[in-house]
Amino acid sequence: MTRLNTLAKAATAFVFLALAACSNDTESSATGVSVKDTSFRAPMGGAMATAGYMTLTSDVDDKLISASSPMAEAVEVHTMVMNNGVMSMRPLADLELPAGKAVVLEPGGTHLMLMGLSPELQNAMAVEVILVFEKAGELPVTLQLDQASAK
Ligand SMILES: [Cu+2]
Repeated sequence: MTRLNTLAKAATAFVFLALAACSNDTESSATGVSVKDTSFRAPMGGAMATAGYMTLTSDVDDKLISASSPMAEAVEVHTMVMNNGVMSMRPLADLELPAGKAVVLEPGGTHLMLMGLSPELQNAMAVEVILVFEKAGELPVTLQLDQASAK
C-alpha cells in the first residue's frame, strides 16, 4: 500500500467519524434506556411552546415519569387524541416503556412538549432535555433542531 493510499483511507475514516459526531448518536443510561433520533421543531416566530421527538427503548419495563430542560419552564409528555373529529393534545402522567419495545415520539403522535421557552431556545440548534425514568433514573439527552421545520 502506498503512503498516499494510507493517507486517503485515514482521511476517509476521519470524515466518517466527523459525520457520526454530528448525527443523532444513541444516548444510553447506565441502566438500559437508549434514546435515538432526537429532534425538536423550530419554535414558530416567538412561540412559547414547541415539540420534541425521539425514539426510546428500555431493556426492562420502565416508565418515563418526568422531563425538564434548562431552556424551558416545563416539559410534558403529550399524546394526540381525536375528539369530535378534532385532533387535540393531552398531557400524559407518564409514558410506558415495555421491555425491548421502541417507543416513538413523532409528529402527529406522542411527543415532548416544551413550554415557556427561553429566548435562547428561539434560535438554538440544540436543546438539552433531562429525561427521568422510574427505574433508569435521569438521562440527559440533546435534541437537534429539525432543519426542515426551521424553513
Ligand atoms: Cu403537545
